[in-house]
Amino acid sequence: MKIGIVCYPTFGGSGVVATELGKALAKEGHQVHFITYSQPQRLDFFNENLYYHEVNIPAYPLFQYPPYESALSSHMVHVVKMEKLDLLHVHYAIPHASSAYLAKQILAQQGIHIPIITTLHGTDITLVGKDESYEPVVTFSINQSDGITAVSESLKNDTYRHFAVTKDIEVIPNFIDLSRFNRQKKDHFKLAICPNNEKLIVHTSNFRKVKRIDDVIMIFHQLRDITPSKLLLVGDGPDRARIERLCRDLDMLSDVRFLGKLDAIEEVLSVADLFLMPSESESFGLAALEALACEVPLITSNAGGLPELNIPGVTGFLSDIGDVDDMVKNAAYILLDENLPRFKDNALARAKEFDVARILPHYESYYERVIENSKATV
Ligand code: GMT
Repeated sequence: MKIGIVCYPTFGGSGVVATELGKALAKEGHQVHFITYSQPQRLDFFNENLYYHEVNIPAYPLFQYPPYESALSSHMVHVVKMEKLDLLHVHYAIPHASSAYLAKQILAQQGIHIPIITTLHGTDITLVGKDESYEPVVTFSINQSDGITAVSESLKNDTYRHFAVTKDIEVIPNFIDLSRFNRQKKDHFKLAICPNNEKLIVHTSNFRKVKRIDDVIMIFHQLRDITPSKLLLVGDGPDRARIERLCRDLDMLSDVRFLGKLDAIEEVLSVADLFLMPSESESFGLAALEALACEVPLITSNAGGLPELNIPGVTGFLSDIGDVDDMVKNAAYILLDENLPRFKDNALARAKEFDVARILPHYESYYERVIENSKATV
């Protein structure tokens, strides 16, 4: 198959899933063409089946907001024609689904039929997409897609709840490459951070409000009095400066480290004992799956799709959003020496259920189904 993938090329989860999917498809022999405005972060190696087409957005003094959507649609038209693609798979509805719809209409006028699959990832539905500034376009373009996938049952239900979507939505969860995400031996690193055998707590995110990083700090603030521990915060975003101030005000900086954006996140997870994800909203929680793969149990909120990943008492615990006290109690329980090894084993077993080798065939068979069905409608 020749597949065009459109995504955000940055560190966000939707871009990571799209890029890892493209890489896995290429390894299976499909030809994959990325269409993005810059090189996707994780598209950093050579494979003869992988192509990258950069969307050029010419500046013009009249444009206060350069019309990215138009440039993207035009580029999709060029790539579909040039490379004779079988399918366009767009990740994150805004604005990729509407740009794809426009490209499809332009190509149809030239006698070229291209089916479109839109994958819904999270805030394109739960936060940004349902805002009235975007909702009519999001609803229309989802309904015009030939196939729609969502990364959890919860996100599928949210889509039907917030939008007048009339089509079937296929749930295909996030996946993990266990050959990259696994527990590596990094004892020297652990010793440097936890010289007195403290437990190591990790949170990774893009430091947005929806991640409730204040809760991460307040959990750790109580936890370190019960279990000697250190906290590593990985990632960057709008809330980072405020959170650093909060740690300073609480006099916690000796136990908290901010690592910024990191590529080799698996190295940090390899020395972690517990992962915190107290999000306000989380359609799946890819970062939590990465932690599980590195044998790290989870303390999460029960938002969105997190109950579909984190099994209470097995891989960790779920608490109501904002229930810091409950999260502290559960974290302390997991970190007891008699409990931790069991939770770590369970974490890996759970991650294996989301191995890319299991999830990829789901995408491939869905692609085939959508291509077949869309031929029937031409
Ligand atoms: O919705 C977002 O916040 C953006 C999106 C991204 O691009 O970072 O993240 C979402 O997509 C991931 C991949 O499917 C999911 O694992 C995340 O749970 C989801 N984030 C939220 O729902 C907040």
